[in-house]
Amino acid sequence: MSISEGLVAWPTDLVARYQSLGYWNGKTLWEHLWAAAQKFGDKEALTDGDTRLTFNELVDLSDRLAENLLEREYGSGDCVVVQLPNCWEFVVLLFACVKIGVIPIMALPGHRKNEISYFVEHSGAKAIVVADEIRGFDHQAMAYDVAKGSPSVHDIFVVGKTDVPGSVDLRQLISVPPTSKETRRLIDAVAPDSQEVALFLLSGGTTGLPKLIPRSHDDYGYNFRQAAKVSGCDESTVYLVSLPASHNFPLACPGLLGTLYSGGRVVMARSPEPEQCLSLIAKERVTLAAVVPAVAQRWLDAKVDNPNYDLSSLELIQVGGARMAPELARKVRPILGCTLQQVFGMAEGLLNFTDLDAPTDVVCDTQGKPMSPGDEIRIVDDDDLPVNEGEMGQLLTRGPYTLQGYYRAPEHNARSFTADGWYRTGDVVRWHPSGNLVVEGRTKDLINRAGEKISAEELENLIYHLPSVAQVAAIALPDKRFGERTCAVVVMREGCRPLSLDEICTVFDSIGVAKYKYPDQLEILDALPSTNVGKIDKALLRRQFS
Ligand code: OOB
Repeated sequence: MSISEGLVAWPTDLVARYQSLGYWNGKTLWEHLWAAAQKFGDKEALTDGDTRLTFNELVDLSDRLAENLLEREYGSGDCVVVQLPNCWEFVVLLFACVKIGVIPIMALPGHRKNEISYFVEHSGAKAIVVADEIRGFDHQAMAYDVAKGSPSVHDIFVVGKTDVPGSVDLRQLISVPPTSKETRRLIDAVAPDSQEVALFLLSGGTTGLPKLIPRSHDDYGYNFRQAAKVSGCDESTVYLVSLPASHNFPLACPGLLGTLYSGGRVVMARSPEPEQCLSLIAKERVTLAAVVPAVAQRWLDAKVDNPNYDLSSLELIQVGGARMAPELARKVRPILGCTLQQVFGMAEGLLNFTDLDAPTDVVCDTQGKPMSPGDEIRIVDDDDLPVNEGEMGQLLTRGPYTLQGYYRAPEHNARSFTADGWYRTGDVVRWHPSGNLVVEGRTKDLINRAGEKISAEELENLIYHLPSVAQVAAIALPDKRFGERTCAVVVMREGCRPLSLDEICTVFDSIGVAKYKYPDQLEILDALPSTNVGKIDKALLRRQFS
């Protein structure tokens, strides 16, 4: 099946509008890198430990890899699942793929067999790209495990030790010239169109496993160009990637793509751990970093504990992914000595930022305003009717970089979009008098654990794998460290002894579930409370166990 059959096309009037207003500029992601290299050639673009690449080197390496992929018969519309830690090879691979129309699926390092198999099946991916290991977990072995059951997978590309026969060393494909001169001639002929899908991001998921979000060259290009503008990104920017690089926030809000586009430098950190990141900020003179609130809290604590960290280069910290407590927001400038920018965004599109020069109250008490004049916002009640000015309601949106539909998910799309094509974000918001949005809650049933989204339904389905479970409800509880923690409320089958958290973890281990989805807390009840209409009363459960 060709990719386009699983996509929801953009309405032609919107395409014309976005093109004429210059939001969509007809460039592919590769052309953006190329243009930056023309301008900034020998300036350093990417730093990963001792590896330092200039713009020209980044282009050359990506070009080489693209040629080698082409020679291995990868081309337009082929999907590859990419699961790498934050490293220079990730960036080279991304550009190589988008140059020849190969579509990367942006898996997170935390995903395990359960999730990766699903991405492969759903997309018919031709390859899985993994690191040999990340934090003691053998990703190469997992990739083989996934490939065993998936006939579409031809190759497993590995960054690191390729000790399994058949694995292809990605670094070698980056460093060795292709064998045929023909490839060079062919490569320009296979360049994708800017309206084609450049990559698939993953949704936080409200039902079942994460959905695939198609992002085109045109819409994603606008995403990082406009985000770069509202965050003041330019050639003097030094951007620290500390969240997983495949997540929309560090990838393109403005993230690594917006920084490279602007001629700035990208510094890769393997994890958001404060010791590593605060040292890197000092060493590389980082000016801009993006984190989730739970990480911001840990960086603040670390700086208070160790005032010797030199953070004088840091100009701006972007915080998003989950609601930031206003009290935490108010500590940012006094402790880190930099500006705070709240970012309320989603992999599906819409991005909101507080202005760089907004008054303290606005920066600390709101989640920002839509970054583009092309973003359309409706705040509605349960009947999709607009609420009164300043009242809270469900956020619907449409715009030049917000999806038209998830990939191959017609039923889900019917629920997630209005009949006239507006995306139901599942967030409950209100307008602040300053013209910014305040996130008040959500209607979607998920747990936002330190910015990592867990679908309650998916978690419940996983827990039903345990035969002694009669009924389960997964709920979010307030948590000091994570913002929200995951609680499973379980009713045991008659005659079965109460379950333990360890037993759930053992079963999750055997299925291969991402660790961040493991419940933090388990409660056993004789029966689950229900609402008047007979649904499980999760609000009551939340009150009971908070
Ligand atoms: C970002 O993207 P996702 O796709 O992981 O999650 C999106 C959801 C939003 O719908 C909202 O429920 C929540 O995460 N969220 C926030 C928030 N930012 C995201 N809730 C409250 N306050 C915020 N500042 O999380 C994401 C993507 C791009 C940039 C930033 C975050």
